[in-house]
Amino acid sequence: MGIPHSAFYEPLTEAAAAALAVRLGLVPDTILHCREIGDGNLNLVFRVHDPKSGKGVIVKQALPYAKVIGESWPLTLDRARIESSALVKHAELAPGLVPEVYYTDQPLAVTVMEDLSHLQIARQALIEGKQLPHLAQHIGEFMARTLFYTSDFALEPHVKKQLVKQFTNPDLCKITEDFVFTDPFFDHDSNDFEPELRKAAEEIWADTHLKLEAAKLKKKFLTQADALVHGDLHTGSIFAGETETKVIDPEFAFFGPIGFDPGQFIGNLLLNALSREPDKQEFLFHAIETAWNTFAYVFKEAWKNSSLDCYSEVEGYLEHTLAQIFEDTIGFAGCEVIRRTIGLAHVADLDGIQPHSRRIEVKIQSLELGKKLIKQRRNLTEPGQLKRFFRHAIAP
Ligand code: SR1
Ligand code: MG
Repeated sequence: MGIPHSAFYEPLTEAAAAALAVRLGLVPDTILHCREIGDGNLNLVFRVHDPKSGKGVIVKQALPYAKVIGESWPLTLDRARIESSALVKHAELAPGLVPEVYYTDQPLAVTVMEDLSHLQIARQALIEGKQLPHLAQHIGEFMARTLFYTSDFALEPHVKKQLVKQFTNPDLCKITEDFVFTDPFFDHDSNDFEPELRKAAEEIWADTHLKLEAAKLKKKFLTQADALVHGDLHTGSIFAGETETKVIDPEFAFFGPIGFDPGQFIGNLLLNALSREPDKQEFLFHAIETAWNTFAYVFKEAWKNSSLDCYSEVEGYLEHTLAQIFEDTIGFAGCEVIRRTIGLAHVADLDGIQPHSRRIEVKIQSLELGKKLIKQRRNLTEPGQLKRFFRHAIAP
C-alpha cells in the first residue's frame, strides 16, 4: 500500500489511530470520530469513523500485557501477527464469514480491518433474546471449511507443517491451558467465583474422575495438531445480524484438535441456555443441532471432494473421524462451561442474571452441566440428545 511500517512499538492514542486510517486512504481527511471501543480482555480497539460518508474502519492493536489482568502480566505482541494471518487464511477458506483485513503493521502490532458496527456481538444479541437466524449455519460452515482445509485431510504434509510453524502460538495457548484446562479444576488463585459457589468448586477439585477426564482433554489440546483452530470461538468472538455473520479475534489460533472450536461455540450456546427460562431455551438447542449438522455435512462433502488422504475411502474412517470430533466437542464444551463459571474471564450471560440468588442457582447448574459433559461425553453421539442431557444434568 506504500505506507511505511513503524520501526518500533508504542500504544496508539485515538488521534494516532485516526491519523493511520487517513494515511492509509481508508477514511477521508475530514472531521473524523475515533473512539477506543475495546471491551475484550487483551487489546486496544479503535473505531475510526467519518459521520458524513458513513465510512469507517477498525484499528486493532495488541498491548504488550493482558488488559484484563494489568501491566504485571506481559503478553507477546506476536499475537497480532497470528490474528491478521488467521483472518487472511479464514477469508480464503470461508469467504464472507470474516472481516476484511486492509493493513497490518507487525512492529506496531496493528491490524486495520473492516468496520462491523452494523452488526452486534452475538453474545449480547443472544442475551437480549434475539434469534440470529443464520448464526448456527454460518458458524457450522465456518468451522467445517477452516478446519477441514487446514488439516492433513486436505493439505500436503509439507504445506501443513509449514502452517503449523507459522501458527505456533505458545503464549496464547498457555492462557487456554491454564484458564480453561487447569486452574478451574484446582484451588488456584486465578479462579473467580461467588462465596456461595465454594462448596461446588471444592467438589470439582476433589472429583478425581472429573480431573482424569479433564487431563485427557488438556492433553489433546496440548498435542493434537489436527487443524488451524480459531482457538477462542465463543459468542463474544462473533459479530452477527439478521443475514450476516463474521468471526473475529483469532489471536488464539494454532494447530489444535478439531473439536475445540465446535466445543467452545456449543459451550457458549449452552451458557446462554442456562441463563434463560426453560420455555425460552428451544432456540439454543436448535442452533446447536444446526451448527453441528452443518459442520458435519460440509466436512463430509469436503472429505468426499477434496481429501488427499489415501485412507479416506476406507469404510468407516469418515464416520470414526466425525464421531471422535463430536466426543471431543462435548468434552471441550464442558471445560468451557466450568471455566466461564468459576475460572478467570466470566461471561455476561451468567454474570448478568438477577437477582443474585437466581444467579447462584444457575451457576450451580452450570457446574453440574459442565462436569457431566466432560465425564459422560462418550454417551452422547449426536446433538439431538443434548436437550434431554441438559435438562437431566441440571435437575435438582
Ligand atoms: C487473559 S485472557 C482471558 C480470556 O479472554 C479471551 O477471550 C480468552 O477466552 C481468554 O481465555
Ligand atoms: Mg478475544
